[in-house]
Amino acid sequence: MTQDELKRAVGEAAAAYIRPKLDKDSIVGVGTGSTANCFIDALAQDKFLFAGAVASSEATAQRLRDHGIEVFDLNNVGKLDFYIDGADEVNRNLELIKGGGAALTREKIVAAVAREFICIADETKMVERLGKFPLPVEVIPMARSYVARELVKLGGNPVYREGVVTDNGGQILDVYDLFVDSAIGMENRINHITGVITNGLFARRAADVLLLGTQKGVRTLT
Ligand code: ABF
Repeated sequence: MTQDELKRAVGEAAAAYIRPKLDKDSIVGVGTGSTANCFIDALAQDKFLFAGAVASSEATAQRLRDHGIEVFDLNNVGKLDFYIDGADEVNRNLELIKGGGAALTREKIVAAVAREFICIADETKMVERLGKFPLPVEVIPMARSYVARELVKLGGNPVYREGVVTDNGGQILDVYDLFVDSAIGMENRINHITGVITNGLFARRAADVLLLGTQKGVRTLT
């Protein structure tokens, strides 16, 4: 199977995973990226089984609406049953690096609210230790250089992702060569740098379930 076929397989597996748990009041949190898009397309078949969705980006909101799925503002939603999203890297503890698509802040907010966070990924995303994928850090624009200097002190090599402005008006630094021995420790350390909006380590709120697309089929890891 190609990587695209693996993505489609996990998107369909995620729709099948939540289908029996959906009811007419369910709200589904939906992530961003090509794997999440496969999930959205599969979810559309079940659109009459649940109330609607919360989106982690403008792009995802548009795709959901195009399928006729109602998109709610997170502030108007009391509880979120599920959050389904892709990742750039995942380890065996279901800790993640996310944010390659620059939607990390909204993704982290939706993940925080959701009762169950289901990560969908093809097997190329599974790693022993996080950090080969450059860690995205969203910053307040005026703090960018200061935050970059602080990230160098942590051993990283930050590179400004030029031309990218996030849905929140932030800018992105991609941090290469970070040694992430403790994902929670590094997530906390970076969050404490003034001017950081969010970093792409999802360890304090890791995924609850990983649906991993492999050549032997979709594996469920918890
Ligand atoms: C989002 O999409 C991001 O957090 C992550 O950066 C990316 C994964 O993209 P894809 O599914 O296209 O590989 O979930």
